Amino acid sequence: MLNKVVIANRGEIALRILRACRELGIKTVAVHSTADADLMHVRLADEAVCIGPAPSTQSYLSGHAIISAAEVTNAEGIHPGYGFLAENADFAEQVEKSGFTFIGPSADVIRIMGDKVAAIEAMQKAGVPTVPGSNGPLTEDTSRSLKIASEIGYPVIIKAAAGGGGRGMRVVESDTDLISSIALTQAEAKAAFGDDTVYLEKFLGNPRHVEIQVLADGQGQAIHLGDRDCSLQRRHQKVIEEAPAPLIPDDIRAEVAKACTQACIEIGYSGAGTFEFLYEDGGFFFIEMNTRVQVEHPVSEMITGVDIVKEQLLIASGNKLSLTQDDIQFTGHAIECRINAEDPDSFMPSPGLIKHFHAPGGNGVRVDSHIYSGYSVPPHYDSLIAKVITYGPDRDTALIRMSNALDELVIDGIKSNTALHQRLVRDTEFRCGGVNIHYLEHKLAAEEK
Ligand code: MV4
Repeated sequence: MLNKVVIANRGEIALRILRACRELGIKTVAVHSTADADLMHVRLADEAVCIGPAPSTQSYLSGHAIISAAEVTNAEGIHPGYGFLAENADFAEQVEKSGFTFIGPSADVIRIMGDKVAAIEAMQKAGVPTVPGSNGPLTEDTSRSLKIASEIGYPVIIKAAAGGGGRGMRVVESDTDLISSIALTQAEAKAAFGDDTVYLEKFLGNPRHVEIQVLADGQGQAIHLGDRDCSLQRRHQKVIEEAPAPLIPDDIRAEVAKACTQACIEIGYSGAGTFEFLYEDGGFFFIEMNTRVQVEHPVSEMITGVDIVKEQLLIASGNKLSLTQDDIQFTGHAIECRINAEDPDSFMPSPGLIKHFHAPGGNGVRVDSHIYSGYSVPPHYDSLIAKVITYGPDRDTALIRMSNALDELVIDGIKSNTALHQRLVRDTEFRCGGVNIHYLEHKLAAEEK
């Protein structure tokens, strides 16, 4: 087992990683910026190292500073959490070259999944269903691009190979705009990512975002922890997630999950990962793979009883998966509301002093949060301050528990999106389940009127 781990992140996920380390008897090193000395996990960690000033480019994104912290504390592993350096293949490679264990898949696998064209190709080879598309980058040959698009049928979407998570995409409705749109997307991709490679897919108009959580040991064993529905989002920021995804036929669900575990074995995946799909008209279409632990991992933990972060640490320590697929029982339903420090009307970040915080509780209620009364939310980072997760034997119970939990939640001193969550969990259509990726933005636009 790893003896000591650097937690290369902040906020709730840093605390989540610390708790998993504690359960496994792993010593912890918190690394933090000057703005983050008051973080809860810094107080709880065995050691703490200040790695730089507030801007994340000079602290949480500084691979050198983090690896130096591992060196001076004699740590063995580095857990990147999510965001920051979590999916940076060069960082993972530097960590390993410096003699430490990167808690995640190999740098090679991260690099493949970071290149969306390569990721789709790998998935097709492994038998994972993908969106009909160009099967590779578009070329200079404009007549070839026109031919591909007309064969697939409009509308199509042009995506940057180096993009992902909603960055570098453009929908095209007809032949008229295709060539100019390709050029525009290429130029934007070049500017944003330093790589102008683009590819093309059939544009799905009203899909849901459904993803599959996997765990693989890199030693021939892989399992899945079922699916999550993350369709409620605004500007590519997820707002509410749930597991399992509602209203999907069990045979379709099982088939795609099985394909994901097989793909893990084929690509030599190790650690926790997520296969992202668009789900439309009963079909799953792979779009991207995330090679990190995700914000919404708790809903999968609640319905399976598996501690995903502990499994990450066990796998990175060289253990084979102790769980087989048959050990995983899917029970009940879980929902997560992301509580952000933001203005409820403008969605602008709303940092500042939390005068009073009271967390909800009771049967089936989990709160993953680093905040406390007297804590000041710094302005420099993501505005996620808490995740309220509720669990119940069925979706309706999880929803009622969420509504009660949100009523109990007190965050005084700063603005938050708690009221938005309360409206959503009481929304008639959301309560029916199965809303698509456009639902929240349409609802917000309708409320504006
Ligand atoms: C798509 C799509 C429709 N058709 N691809 C946005 C984020 C990135 N991960 C992929 N995205 C999309 N890809 C095809 N072929 C629609 C989206 C999309 C979306 C996807 C998931 C969740 C929210 C979304 C919001 C807008 C667009």
